Amino acid sequence: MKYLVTSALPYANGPIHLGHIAGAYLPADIYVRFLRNSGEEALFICGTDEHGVPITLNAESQGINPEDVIKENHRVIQEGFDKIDINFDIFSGTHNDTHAAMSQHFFTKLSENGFIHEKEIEQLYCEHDKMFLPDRYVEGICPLCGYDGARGDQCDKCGNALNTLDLKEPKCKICSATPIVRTSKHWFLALDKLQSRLEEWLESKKGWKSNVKAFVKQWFERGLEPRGITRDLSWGVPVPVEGADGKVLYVWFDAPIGYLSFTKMLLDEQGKQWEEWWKGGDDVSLVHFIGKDNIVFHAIIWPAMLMGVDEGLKLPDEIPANEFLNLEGDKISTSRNYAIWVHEFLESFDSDIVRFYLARIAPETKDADFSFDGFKTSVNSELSATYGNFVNRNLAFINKFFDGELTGEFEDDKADDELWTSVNSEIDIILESYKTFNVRDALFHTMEIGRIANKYFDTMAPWALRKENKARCRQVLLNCVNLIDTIAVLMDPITPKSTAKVMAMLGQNGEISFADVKTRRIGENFKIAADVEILFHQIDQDSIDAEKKKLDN
Ligand code: B3M
Ligand code: ZN
Repeated sequence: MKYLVTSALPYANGPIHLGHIAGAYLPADIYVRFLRNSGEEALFICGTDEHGVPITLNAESQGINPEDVIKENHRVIQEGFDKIDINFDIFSGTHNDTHAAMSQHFFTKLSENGFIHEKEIEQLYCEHDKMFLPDRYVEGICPLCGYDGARGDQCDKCGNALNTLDLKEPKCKICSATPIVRTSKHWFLALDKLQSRLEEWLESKKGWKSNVKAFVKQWFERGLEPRGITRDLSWGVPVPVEGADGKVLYVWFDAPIGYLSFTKMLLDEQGKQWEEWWKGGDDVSLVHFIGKDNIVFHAIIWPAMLMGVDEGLKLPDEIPANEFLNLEGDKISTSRNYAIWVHEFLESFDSDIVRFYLARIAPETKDADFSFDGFKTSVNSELSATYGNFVNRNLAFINKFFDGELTGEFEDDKADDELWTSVNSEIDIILESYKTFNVRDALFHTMEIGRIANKYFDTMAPWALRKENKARCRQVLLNCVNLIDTIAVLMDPITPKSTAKVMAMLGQNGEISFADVKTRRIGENFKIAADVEILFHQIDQDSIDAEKKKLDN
């Protein structure tokens, strides 16, 4: 089995925050590292989502081109991913010829196969700016709650989705003039024609998360309707139909096609065939990591598009959708700048401890809360105390009393068998948890091995044993070395930098592999191979206070 893993494409309209990382990027990165450590072949695909109205509005407000907006944001987003060690095989973007050609191909094929039809619809038009106004270009009074400042597609006050034509006293966002109603031709994707096939397909996805299944079921119950897939706009992929000047594909139509066009870009460059992955049938597992707000697009519309083009393209095999991350008990808000920006936060804290905390509170089954105090406590009294400290106290002990190496006589005891039996049963749970997208459980049980290890060290009391029975003491310390090795291997998907450090200290140069994690053993004549350094530094209150302050401003 090969794995084609994607993360939702971040909008190239601003930097990304820790909520994004927790929802769609870190879980995917951890999964890919898990797969590779398990000997599986995987591709990890992502890039920025570079079309859509917010980007043109942003460009206009700054007096620059959309190209400049996406270029700068692509750079900042990439910087954030680099800093937190999220390593895609390709991190491309949707504003280029390869992607446009692929998107237009989808449109044309869907059209030929009878799944796209055109229709004249009424729309707001600004006579001053001489353009149709896509929903976010209009502001007015919400017809439902009376809020003055509702957007064409949604009211931020009452949260309801709106139809632009229902807004009271609509105003053009560019010039504030009152727009008029005009008809405009648009294209629609006939989701209704694909509903029964979609339902049948989803029915077969027995193991999917309940949040995805429940969401999709609601949509089916209401009945799928044709959905507009074009906009009056010049920024985007042109609609490949004669007479469609000034119209582009809706951003949510072209964005998921990015998964495919980026795979093509990556493999073209390597002289390989993208079809081997996307048309690989049951030999390939297609896994889309997303946040819960993207479920409808990935579980209904995108599969409908893939079915409709009818070219043997893979449908998603797994859609691990995560819930939201809140911040200090409140909703993250980019517009209010109530967020922790990745490229900034990672200036102050090491990637591994941030990855650890986000994995520990991962919003897998319900919304989670990032709190600075929680961050500090989890890192200091769990990660550092249970794992970091165990590494340190053992290796320091071996350095101090055994000159950094374990050679000579060794003495077994049946207590050691009991130790490894309990460790091995944790390992089974950990590997199964990684495989089924339960990172929190994988982490919890790895820390459980840490607790078992610390208890073993304390019970065996090597400080006393080294005087009474050196051979037994050596064996106990060697067991502890192997416990360190086991924990570090299992933690590799979550805290890869620390694993590399531990491997250097233990003199283990081989690849990390989960295949033999239960049996790999460092043997007698073990020697510490690098300086013993602190794995995780304690987070102090000052740096936490500084972060809290930033958030308040
Ligand atoms: N650009 C990101 C979002 O909705 C959106 C995802 C596209 S995935 C194809 O937050
Ligand atoms: Zn106007």
